[in-house]
Amino acid sequence: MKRRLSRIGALTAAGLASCILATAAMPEMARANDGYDLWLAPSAAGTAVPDVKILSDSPTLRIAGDELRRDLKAPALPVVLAKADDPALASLRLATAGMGTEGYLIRPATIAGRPSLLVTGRTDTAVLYGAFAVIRAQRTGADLAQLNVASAPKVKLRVLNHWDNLDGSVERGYAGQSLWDWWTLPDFKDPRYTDYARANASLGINGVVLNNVNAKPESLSAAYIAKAAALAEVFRPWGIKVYLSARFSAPIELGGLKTADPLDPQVAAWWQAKSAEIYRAIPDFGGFLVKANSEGQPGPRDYHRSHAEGANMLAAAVAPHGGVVMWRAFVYAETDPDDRAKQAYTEFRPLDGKFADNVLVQVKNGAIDFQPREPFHPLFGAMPRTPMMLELQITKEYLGFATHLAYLGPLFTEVLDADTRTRGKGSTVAKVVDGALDGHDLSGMAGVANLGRDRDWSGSTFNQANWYAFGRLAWNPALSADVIAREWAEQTFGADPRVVDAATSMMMESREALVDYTGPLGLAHLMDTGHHYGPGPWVDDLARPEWNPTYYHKADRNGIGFDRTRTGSNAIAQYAPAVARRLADPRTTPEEQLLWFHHLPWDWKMHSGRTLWEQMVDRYDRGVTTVERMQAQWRDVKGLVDEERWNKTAVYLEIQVKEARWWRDASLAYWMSVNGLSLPAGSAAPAHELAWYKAQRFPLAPGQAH
Ligand code: GCV
Repeated sequence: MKRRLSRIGALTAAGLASCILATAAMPEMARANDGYDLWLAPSAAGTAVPDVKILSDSPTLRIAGDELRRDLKAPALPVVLAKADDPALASLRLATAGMGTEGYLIRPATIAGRPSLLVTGRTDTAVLYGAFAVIRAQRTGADLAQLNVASAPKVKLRVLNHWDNLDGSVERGYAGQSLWDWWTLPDFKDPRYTDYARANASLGINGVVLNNVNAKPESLSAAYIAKAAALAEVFRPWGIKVYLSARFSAPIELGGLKTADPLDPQVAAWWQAKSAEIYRAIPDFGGFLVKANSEGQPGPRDYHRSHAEGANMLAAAVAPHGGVVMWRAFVYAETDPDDRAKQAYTEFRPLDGKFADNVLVQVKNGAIDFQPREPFHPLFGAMPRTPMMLELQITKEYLGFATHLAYLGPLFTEVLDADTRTRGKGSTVAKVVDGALDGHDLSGMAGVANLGRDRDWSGSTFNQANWYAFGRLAWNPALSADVIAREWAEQTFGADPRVVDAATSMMMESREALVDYTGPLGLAHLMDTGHHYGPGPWVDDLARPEWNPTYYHKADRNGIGFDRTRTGSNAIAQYAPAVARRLADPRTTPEEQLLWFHHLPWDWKMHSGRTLWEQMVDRYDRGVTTVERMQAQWRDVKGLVDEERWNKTAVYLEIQVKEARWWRDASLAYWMSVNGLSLPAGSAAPAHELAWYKAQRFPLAPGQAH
């Protein structure tokens, strides 16, 4: 039997109870599970509808109540949901000052003479977040009677960026077509939009950029504003705002103007009128996300204006309505001969202090492009007068698409925990991003969504964990990847410790394994062209130098790696002196970043005593054996996880093992062709000649740009 427990309309409590009873009668693992319900699938054990009271009525509080009634096993205490200023709570003298507008408080309290579990916050949305926190607590084994939690988000804008095109395709999407059926909107509101909002709200995600940063002007046309408004209406009770990616040249394409020069009064007036039109349709519209003068997109530089001048013109248009502009710093140009890793810093750092108050500069975690491992972007900490929004990629463009199991929690926390040293020790990226380091109220984290119309949303069960981890870290960047992995596994697979332990251990090893088999020791950008699927370290014939993998690894007979010290591009000088000093010397550079910063001879002695070449081979081998171990761990839980999700994961792991070997073999075959060395004893020869790997073509690989 296929279960579909999505929210189609409001399920009645009685209907729910009978549904729970029916499913509870079946052995847990016999039921098929296509993953649609994510980490929110109701636990089968609940048999009684819990006593949940809402003290005042609103669509959001009603949702919060429904969620608890639907998901909670009846707790010993009745649960009371109320806004903190509700007169019934006056005698409790709640300390709400530090809660902000989204923080919640959960604690035992006597309300109207009854011992209860109170869930409260200053706004309806805060109470909804609290309700989800109660559900999470119960699913992860907490005793609700003892629950006493106060939690407020550290980051203000917690936003998914959809790279969804208006034709339904998704750039770098590996989970099917776009969730948004633009064609049938605004009339048809697919129930799935509600399910999507629910999943986001359960994590505290409070914003959604609907369309690709490679934006079409039509997304700002009246017809598409109406479609966006329909989605905004669905998302609103879940505390989620809608944003749009704006094409900078829209005044020309949509407005018929001759220019998009940000200093032209007609252009500014066009954006003001467009913003007013959007706000009439979507009163709580969040604002614009802009990719300008990057990879062919138009922008202010086309008119010899700065990024700040471009951003501020848009910011002025949305400011009267309370909107923001998220202006991306992902810029590099083939006309600039300097190291690509330096270009965004060079362009943006001088603009610090020049952006309007409602602009955030959105910066990818690393200076190149979402590689499996990159050092933190040097812009973090370098623009203290500007709110810096962190952009992470949840979809796995460079990390094995949908099929490879690569849990991104460790990647996300690695960058959040990185110490920029810009204000002394402890100046972590997390503190830059949450605004604490430089005293910004406005702060944000964006995740490029991995979502599509696949039944399991993300292309695989384990990819759901990356959506989950993004949301949890955006709420609290101090959480550990390990804790999040376990918490997700418990809610996704149930409480059986054998499954939870196996899943957590697989997840925690997986990203490092992927780094090992695709590009160890600080190597990056070694993938094949365009689609970015599979190895292509040999590619050296693309039009723009910085699109070629050979640009990044610089391997020759004598050595390998990109010299970013003073003898090379001197990119290290973009970091604070304490960081730059450490990176200047290969002996003090973290080994996992070695070849990002240094060009070294193949026989360079590593800390292990091995040569660099031996260590590289060891890492490639380790990557493959780790994935084989993950596969064995999954085999051990066969029968403990429902068959549908177990099977799909098992097959994906087979694909991953095959492709890890392919990456390893192709890379080693290529490196050997360059360095003339042989493999250390015990390391297997590649399965094919280098020519075979070079001949592989994947013109139809998914996710390519249109
Ligand atoms: C949306 C990389 C990706 C592009 C993406 C771009 C960006 O270059 O390959 O698909 O475009 O980053 O972040 O703007």
